[in-house]
Amino acid sequence: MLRPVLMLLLACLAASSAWAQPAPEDGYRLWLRYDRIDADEVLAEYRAVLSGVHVAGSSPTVDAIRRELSIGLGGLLGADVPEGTGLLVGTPDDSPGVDTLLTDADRTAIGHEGFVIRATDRGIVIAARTHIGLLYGAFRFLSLLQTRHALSGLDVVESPRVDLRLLDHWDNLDRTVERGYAGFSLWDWHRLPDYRPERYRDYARANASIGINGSVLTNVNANAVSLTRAYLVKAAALADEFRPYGIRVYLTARFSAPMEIGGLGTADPLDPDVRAWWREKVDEIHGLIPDFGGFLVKANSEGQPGPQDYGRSHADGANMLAEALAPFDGVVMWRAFVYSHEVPDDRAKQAYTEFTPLDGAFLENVFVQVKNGPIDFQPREPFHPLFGAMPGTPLMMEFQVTKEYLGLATHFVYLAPLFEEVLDSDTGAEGPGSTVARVVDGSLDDLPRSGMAGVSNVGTDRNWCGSVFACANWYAFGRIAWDHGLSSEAIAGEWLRRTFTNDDAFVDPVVGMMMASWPAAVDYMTPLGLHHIMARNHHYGPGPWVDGGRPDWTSVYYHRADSGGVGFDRTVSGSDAVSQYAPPVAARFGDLETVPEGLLLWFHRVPWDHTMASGRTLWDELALRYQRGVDEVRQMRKTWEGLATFVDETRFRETETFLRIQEREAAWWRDACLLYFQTFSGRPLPEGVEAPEGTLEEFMNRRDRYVPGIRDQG
Ligand code: GCW
Repeated sequence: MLRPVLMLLLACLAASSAWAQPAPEDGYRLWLRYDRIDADEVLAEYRAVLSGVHVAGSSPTVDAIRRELSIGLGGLLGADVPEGTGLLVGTPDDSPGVDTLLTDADRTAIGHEGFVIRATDRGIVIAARTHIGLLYGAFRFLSLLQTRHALSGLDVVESPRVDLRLLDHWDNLDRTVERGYAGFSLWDWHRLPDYRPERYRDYARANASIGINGSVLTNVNANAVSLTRAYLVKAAALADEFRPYGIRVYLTARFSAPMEIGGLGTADPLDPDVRAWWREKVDEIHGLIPDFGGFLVKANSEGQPGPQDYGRSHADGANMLAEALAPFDGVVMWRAFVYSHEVPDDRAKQAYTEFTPLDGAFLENVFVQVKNGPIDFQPREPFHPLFGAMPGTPLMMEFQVTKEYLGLATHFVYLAPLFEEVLDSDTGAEGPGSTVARVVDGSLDDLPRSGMAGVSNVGTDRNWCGSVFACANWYAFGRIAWDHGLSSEAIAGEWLRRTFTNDDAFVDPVVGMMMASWPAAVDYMTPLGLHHIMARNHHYGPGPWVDGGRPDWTSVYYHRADSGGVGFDRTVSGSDAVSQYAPPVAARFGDLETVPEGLLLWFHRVPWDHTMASGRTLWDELALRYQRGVDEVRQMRKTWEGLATFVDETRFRETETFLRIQEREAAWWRDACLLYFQTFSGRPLPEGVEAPEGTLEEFMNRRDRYVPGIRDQG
């Protein structure tokens, strides 16, 4: 008797929106979710204005726009939008209506890739000078609808602030991904070129939707085989898939390729046969990929071959390739990530020492690609001193979107605040306001080329990035490469609305979680400027005790802890790395009184009883920062747990579980690091810091296997 009543009650509860959880989602759609708008008034406004759509012109890109608008508008408005007036999309060449609408100022402002989205008395117009500009405009317009933007008075004029906005894939030909935590490589070399799953197009769509216009397909630790014809044909198939979406394909060039696959006895960049080999290779690539973007090169770094093997400079090497690429509008991105354990100098200084003398020596189509900081994508680094120090050379920013040092795919760490901090840093190179962003976008020195690269975090995992929230980093990278003026907070909100829901009761607290997440990770991993204290090789988990072997791959090299204190003295009395920065910055970083606390131990070696801004000793402050990081993760977990009704089961549970893992691992970092540093400080943990769950010996003996991202699991 009771049962039917109970079941009826449960059915009613499930049907009422307060109780029903959204339908399961596996994350595949990323932020390109076009579910019917659930706000009636907004829907009514959109339907009234967007009663018809006309996309002018014809090209594969125009086809892509039609397709996207059809899925997007059809989905969001809940019904197909017929051909007609309401939304007009076109270039001045294809559409007289657009030609009259676009002012001279618009045309200048939007350049080659930009667009205008404008409300007129006849509806909405998306206008651009090129089809690619239209595609970006169409994606932007759909995002405005997804985030419930009002249409009346709409007037958006945008163009990207940097030219090359690339994803660098560290994908190997065997489909493992170096430092990749989302499954295997998307590039199915075995079944290419014939078989081209839908996923290639979806990859291109996702990238184009955030303005990414290039993809370096292969790992910088390069395999020369990728330049053989068999592989080039496969790369060409990918290029064909990506082209309608404005994405050019690039490859990594192994410097010794002329020997390994070309049968030459040398790879000396000044050798005429070597030069001819590269010219022919580039010709061959262009025959297959007419819009081939160029080469990314890691040379004379971490065991990779390079021009220095022949006593030549990085410029000699880069220019040889640049010469071959120049006739085809191709570029060379030559990485500045070079250092050697045979050089006795502080590793943080070596790239600057190596590259600044070469400023002006590179051909016009060469970028020097510089990681955001001088060591290696650590949780937090000061900006790289090369920014601002090579005014005659376009410097391409390299960010790491994959979280090699930030908890792989499981830790919830939103990277846009890191990108923002670096880009907003003032190099002081040409007076105040010489920000890293202005170096990178070329405006500081009026350079004609500019670019930003992100080391990709995508793979074959159904949700692309290994976790739903890791996709926010892909998204944010694209948005910031498009416009470095966007705030990380605004991007977080935009991504959440598109990926989950427009409900402020969800968006506001989760923006809070995202914004707190990077500082939290810095706190529980490397507070106060500590760096490079992770486990050896796979870089998963803490390893402040790592010692032995190449010193610059150990932890003790970087933290230098002993009973006298901790930190790397990079002031004038130490390695003098500070002097690589412009004088005002060098003065600020070099002085214990003015160095930002977050970079204290990066630049200074400090006694354990040093008094911090809080009035506490360094030791107490360090311990409390570790604790603060753990506490913040706990808070994030709590916040998330209160949001179950807004998120479908699959994505909710994944995030919930990953936060649990993160909390455990944050405590692992805290305990392992504090127990280790305590052997030097000899001080008790201050009040408020939890007792460690294990002994130092136990932590040191822990062996983690099956960590993705490296081949040899030992
Ligand atoms: O971050 C380090 C990684 C290496 C990587 C190298 C680089 C591709 O640990 O896996 O190699 O940097 O950027 O070249």
